[in-house]
Formats: sequence, C-alpha cells, structure tokens
Amino acid sequence: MSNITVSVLMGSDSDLPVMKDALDILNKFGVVNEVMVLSAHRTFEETREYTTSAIERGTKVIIAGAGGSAHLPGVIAAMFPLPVIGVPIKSKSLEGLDSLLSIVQMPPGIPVATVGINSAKNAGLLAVQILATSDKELSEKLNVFRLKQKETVLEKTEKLKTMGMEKYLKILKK
Ligand code: RP5
Repeated sequence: MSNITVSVLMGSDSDLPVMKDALDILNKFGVVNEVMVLSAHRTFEETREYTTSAIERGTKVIIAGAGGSAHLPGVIAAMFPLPVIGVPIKSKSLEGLDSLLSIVQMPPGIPVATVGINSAKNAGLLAVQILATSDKELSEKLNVFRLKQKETVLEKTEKLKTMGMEKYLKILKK
C-alpha cells in the first residue's frame, strides 16, 4: 500500500451511493483514503477543523461531493491549498445543474477541479492521476487501467461488426 492519502468528503450520507465510485477507484489503485460526511452548512465547524488539519494528517488531495446549493468543495478549497476535486451530485429539483454551477464557478485564486454530475469515478481517477505525477507505481497502474479500457472498447466494436446492429441491440437491452 502506498502512503499517499485522499480524503473523500460528502455533504450527506445520501451522496454516498454516488461517491462510492470514487472510493472504489482509490481502493482499486491501492490509494489510502478516508471517507467522511461533512457539510459546509450543517457542520461548518467540524468541516473547518477537519480541513485545516488535513495536510498534517497526510491528505494530498480532497474529493468533495455535494448536491443542491453545493458549497462544500469551494469552502474546503478556501481552507486547503492542495488539489480539491468537486463532484456535483444530481439533485431532486434541478437534476444537478444547481450543484454543478455552485461548484464550478469559483472565484479566481481558489480553484476546484470540477467533474461532471455524479462523475465520482472520474474524480477518483483524477486524484490518482494527480498523485501519479510523483509516484511511478501509480503511473504504471494507470497505464494498465487505460490499456484494459481500450481493449474492452475494441472488443465491443469487433462484436458489433460480427453480430450486426440488430442482434447487438437485443443483447444490450437484456
Ligand atoms: C447537500 O444536500 C448534500 O450534499 C446532499 O446532496 C443534499 C441533500 O442532503 P440530505 O437532505 O439528503 O441530507 O448538502
């Protein structure tokens, strides 16, 4: 196990089913991680305490997911000088557009690297890529991951060619 740490934070436990995708990626790559429910609004003191002591505890990247009036990633970025990746969670009322805009439109000077709505998997991968800039083992693992991904797509195109579109669509629907 590498000694690099990523903190995965989310505004509510209702975000966990989405944020799990980030945790799965970090675990797959053997990146030590910690997961917490911390809200910018409901637990602002605890959020501040956690974030301001994160570097001391070894956190190098924070992934923060939030929905609706999604201030958590931005508030964290204001207190944590290393990379913060924001995951906009799909909300009930506005399908996550509110979350996306709340997270992505940061003032110049305090960036949040924002992924797509519910794209926690990409947040996990981006965190791994950031860490891989100074970790050869992780960088090699990323190459293997991309190679496997490429093979999967090429297998699909081969299957589509052999089967034809109609048959392929039937299998897709199952
Ligand atoms: C946000 O409010 C959370 O990140 C969550 O996406 C949303 C709804 O929270 P719950 O009412 O489900 O706790 O702060």
